Amino acid sequence: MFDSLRSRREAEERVRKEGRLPPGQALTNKFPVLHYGPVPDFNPATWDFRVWGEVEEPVTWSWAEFNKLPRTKVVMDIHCVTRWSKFDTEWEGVSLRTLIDEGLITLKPAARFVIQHAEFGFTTNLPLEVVLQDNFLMATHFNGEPLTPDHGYPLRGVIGYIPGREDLETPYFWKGAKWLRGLEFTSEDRPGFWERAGYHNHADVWKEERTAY
Ligand SMILES: Nc1nc2c(c(=O)[nH]1)N[C@H]1C(S)=C(S)[C@@H](COP(=O)(O)O)O[C@H]1N2
Ligand SMILES: [Mo]
Repeated sequence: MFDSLRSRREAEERVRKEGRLPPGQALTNKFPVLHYGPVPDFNPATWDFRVWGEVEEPVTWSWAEFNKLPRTKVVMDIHCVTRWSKFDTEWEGVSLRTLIDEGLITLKPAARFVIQHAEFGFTTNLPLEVVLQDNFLMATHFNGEPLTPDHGYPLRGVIGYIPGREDLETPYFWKGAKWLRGLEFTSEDRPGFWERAGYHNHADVWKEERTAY
């Protein structure tokens, strides 16, 4: 126990020196679970993924179809607004940027924001340019394994910090919806569940944009 405490401190010191520990955050080796409401069941026969709003053609993909989309891996540091940070987490799934580059989704010029829609009506909002960055992924796998139900199985949005990529905006981890069921492209911003509850709309981890007041 004291060994693990010491190794946690040492690991935290290392990421601090590397400039990877945002202000007010602490390193954890655990993976805390945080969400409002229950964990949904997953039925692959009825699950679908929808893309709508400011797109040329709305799409609906079944679970089988979603699994045939091109896949991407990203390693990043994730930063929860409740002050834990987890480093070098590996995610695998589908990149929105790739779907657009490959013509699987075509945006209308009016598209400026993306609302992630999850089970039970949960939403979170981000500017389009942030969701198109390399640090946003619709993930099915964490550290080589399918997501666990608590962490969003079968699909969740994830956003974090890619070491060295100061060019990318890094919002807090709540801007990734667990149990993701669709993306809505909008011309106007529309604050999501936690954003309406008082969390910061922009949520930059380096600027400590935790709450709106
Ligand atoms: N569907 C859904 N996704 C959600 C939330 C939620 O309440 N519902 N909470 C967010 C918050 S506040 C955080 S900190 C992260 C936590 O993800 P984790 O449980 O995998 O650590 O999920 C985010 N995604
Ligand atoms: Mo959170």
